[in-house]
Amino acid sequence: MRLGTYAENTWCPGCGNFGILTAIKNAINDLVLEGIPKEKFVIASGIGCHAKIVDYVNVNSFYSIHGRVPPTLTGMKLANKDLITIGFAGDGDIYDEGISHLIHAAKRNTDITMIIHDNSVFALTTGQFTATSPKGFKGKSTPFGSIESPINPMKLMLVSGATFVARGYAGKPEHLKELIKKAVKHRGFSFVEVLQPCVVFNNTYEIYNKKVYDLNAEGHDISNFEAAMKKADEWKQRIPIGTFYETQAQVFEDHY
Ligand SMILES: Cc1ncc(C[n+]2csc(CCOP(=O)(O)OP(=O)(O)O)c2C)c(N)n1
Ligand code: SF4
Ligand SMILES: [Mg+2]
Repeated sequence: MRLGTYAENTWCPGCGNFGILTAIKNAINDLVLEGIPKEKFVIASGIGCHAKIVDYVNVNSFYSIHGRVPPTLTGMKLANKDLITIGFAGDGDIYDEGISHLIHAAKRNTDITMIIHDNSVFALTTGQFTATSPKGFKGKSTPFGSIESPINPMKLMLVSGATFVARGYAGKPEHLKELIKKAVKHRGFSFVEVLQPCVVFNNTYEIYNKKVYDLNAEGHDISNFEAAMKKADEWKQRIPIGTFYETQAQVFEDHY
């Protein structure tokens, strides 16, 4: 199936967004082969380098506004429960500008999937620090290094009530594809944080290639909330990717 488009791709060569694009195309392709009609998929994005992804995948799509992908998807889902709604957001987009929308979507448990391209920088606007930039991050707005500590998106989503919480790495598109498929199949709010190197403003390939490991290959219990919170704290020595937590809860639109 042809999921590419004729839009010119303007991402920088080597950008982590390419890995996410490969993963989403292959995930949709697999799901269509499993029997889901292609017409049921709708994707939406925020604003930033990541957001261009909607131009590059040949399914129904909507380019939304900064930080507002969760309410956009929620509206689609309430209008037509049969749609499969997948949103793409940047770290600046959703952990800064639209963070309240993300928290409330998790709390509400609408059946939508959010995929976050986390390059820990406002990239399209050329390098300001975001909520996930590490302490000491040097950029346009923090020339002497950020003095703030980053937020922990995994813990934030776990305590906000997200019923599917996972992390992937743009450098492992095959693994990410499987995570996206699981997220889409999960009934309820699915959150997939993606570690995404930005080769221009925050090149993290070396660190992630060295530290990333699959927590699901080490017997992590995805039904254990406390274990997921503990895994979410791992970062300095090793960085876990995979499904952290999955549970079932009342889905918003079933009762709306
Ligand atoms: C309401 C609003 N505020 C600010 C901007 C300016 N703006 C456009 S892209 C961008 C950076 C986006 O960063 P991020 O979400 O991390 O995406 P990335 O470019 O890193 O993929 C900003 C601040 C905007 N377009 N709209
Ligand atoms: S600036 Fe960074 S995030 Fe944006 S396209 Fe280039 S490498 Fe990718
Ligand atoms: Mg960013």
